Amino acid sequence: MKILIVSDTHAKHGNLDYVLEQAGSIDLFIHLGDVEGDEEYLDAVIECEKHIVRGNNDFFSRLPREEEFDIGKYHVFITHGHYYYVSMDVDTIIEEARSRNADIVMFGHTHKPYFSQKDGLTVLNPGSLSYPRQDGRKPSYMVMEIDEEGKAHYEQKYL
Ligand SMILES: [Mn+2]
Repeated sequence: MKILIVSDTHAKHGNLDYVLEQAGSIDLFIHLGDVEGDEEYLDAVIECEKHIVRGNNDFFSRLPREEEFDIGKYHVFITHGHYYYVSMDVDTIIEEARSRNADIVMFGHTHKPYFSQKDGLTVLNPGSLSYPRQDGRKPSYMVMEIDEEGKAHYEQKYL
């Protein structure tokens, strides 16, 4: 099972188009917010199951604020992240993820890729495909794969 994880495209989907083409067949698409009006576009181009949450710039969007769902044996919590002060540190979002019994928490907002695994909790941010802010400023996204034993593998990708 192949999962494409992106965030913070901010109404600019050229890089997303490219990534979708590169990724080929995917089983699940996750967008962690700040689509800025690209909801219809995403509906049109993404054929598989998708989870998209609302970012701090999605003012009039009807997207859900955050979501919880399962990917195989993993309980997943997705949120844009600004409610949990992710620009400061990941302490609050980790606390929230643990209170929801999540195995994986995914967020965006900072436009910087992040990945950590500690005490059974995976915390990740794919970075931004449109406006990257980490050193080097390469647009980034993440591919998650569930292998035949049901185990998750993660790959941070850059354009
Ligand atoms: Mn943003």
